[in-house]
Amino acid sequence: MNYQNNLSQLESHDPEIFAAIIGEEQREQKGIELIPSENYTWPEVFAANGSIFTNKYSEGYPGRRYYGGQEFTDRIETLAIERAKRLFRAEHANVQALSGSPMNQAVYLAFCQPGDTILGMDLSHGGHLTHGAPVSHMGAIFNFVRYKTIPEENGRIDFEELRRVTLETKPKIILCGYTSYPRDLDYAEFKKIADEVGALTMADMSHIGGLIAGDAMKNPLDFGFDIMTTTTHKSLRGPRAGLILCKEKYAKQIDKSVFPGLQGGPHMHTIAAIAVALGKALQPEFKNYAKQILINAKTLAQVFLDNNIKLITNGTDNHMLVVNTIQSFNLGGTEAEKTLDKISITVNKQIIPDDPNPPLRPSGIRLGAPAATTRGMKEVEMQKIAHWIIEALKNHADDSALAQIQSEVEALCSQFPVPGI
Ligand code: DSN
Repeated sequence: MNYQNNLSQLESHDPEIFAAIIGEEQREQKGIELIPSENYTWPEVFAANGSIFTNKYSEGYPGRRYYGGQEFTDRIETLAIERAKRLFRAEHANVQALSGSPMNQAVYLAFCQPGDTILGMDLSHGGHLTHGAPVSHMGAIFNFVRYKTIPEENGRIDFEELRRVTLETKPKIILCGYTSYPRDLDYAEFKKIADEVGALTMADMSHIGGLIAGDAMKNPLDFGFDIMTTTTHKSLRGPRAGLILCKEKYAKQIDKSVFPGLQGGPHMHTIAAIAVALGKALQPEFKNYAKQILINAKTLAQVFLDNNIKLITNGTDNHMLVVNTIQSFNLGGTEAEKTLDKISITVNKQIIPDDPNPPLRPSGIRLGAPAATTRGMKEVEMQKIAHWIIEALKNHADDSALAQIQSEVEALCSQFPVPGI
């Protein structure tokens, strides 16, 4: 096994793909990644993810497979399951979901019939596409009903309305979790309301799986939630995949729903890489990392607030921030994203609660601290970054000002190598 050798072979065999890989390496190294769902994984995860397990079919679960030759696949999947259970204090773990969407789909399909009601967070208030967006197939199959936040009260979930809708629609599942919401959640309140109608509680913790693993944020399973899902490639720093954690009494339903219900052969190379990432997250230093992500996000937020920038929910409890760029800079989210690209800072345009503008031309941007924290950046760097962002967005039409900021950004990045490059 010689990965350096493999890369050299790739260079001579397929120079176009090789050049794109090198280009992406350089892009990741020279700029600051602030998309809150992105991160830099560990070199050991790359090694497992690019390993010989790519070759293997393993339909089924450890000890119960449909193909021979499973001695080592069983070993890695069992390790991944055991580590996931330990890390998240879960009774059962399924590690086969190929990514975040099939992970959530497998849960809905395990418990709901077409037309059944699922309660999820309104998309513009922070919910995810898989939480029932009309454009998703899940949105067509199930009856998704939405609850909202109260922007005037720092984005608090409107539990009075959620309870009213729950009693009215009797959902099969009450789903909490988000893709663009900078606050923590009151899991006990969700559970209490769900119990009134016998609904299952599901938490999609894809964004904050790593923060929960590092004990920097609350774990919904500690509040009696039935099911928790998380992607493994965001704050958890693993390969691109999904975990489903649940109470033992739902284990069979979940496993059957993932395979054979929704997927075929699991990606064993990814499962090997998940096991490595979970092993890393179990180390004591991961707790410091998770804590630093929150400190870094709060530091960014504080500089923005000190400069009268409008943040959705007026701050952050987690790793991310959503900025209303129209209100703060008279600049749409798309233009803000493009401006920041020019200074080698990557963010994403983002709809804000009840955004009057469409998703491709929304009113804000979303940013987060995990990737920069992985590189070792701390409060001092976060303050610089926040000031650069403000300066760039204020001077978005001034190319020479942007070029000057870009050179400062890239100089900073050269001091913080990207792991694995
Ligand atoms: N694309 C992810 C995010 O950025 O939040 C979720 O799927």
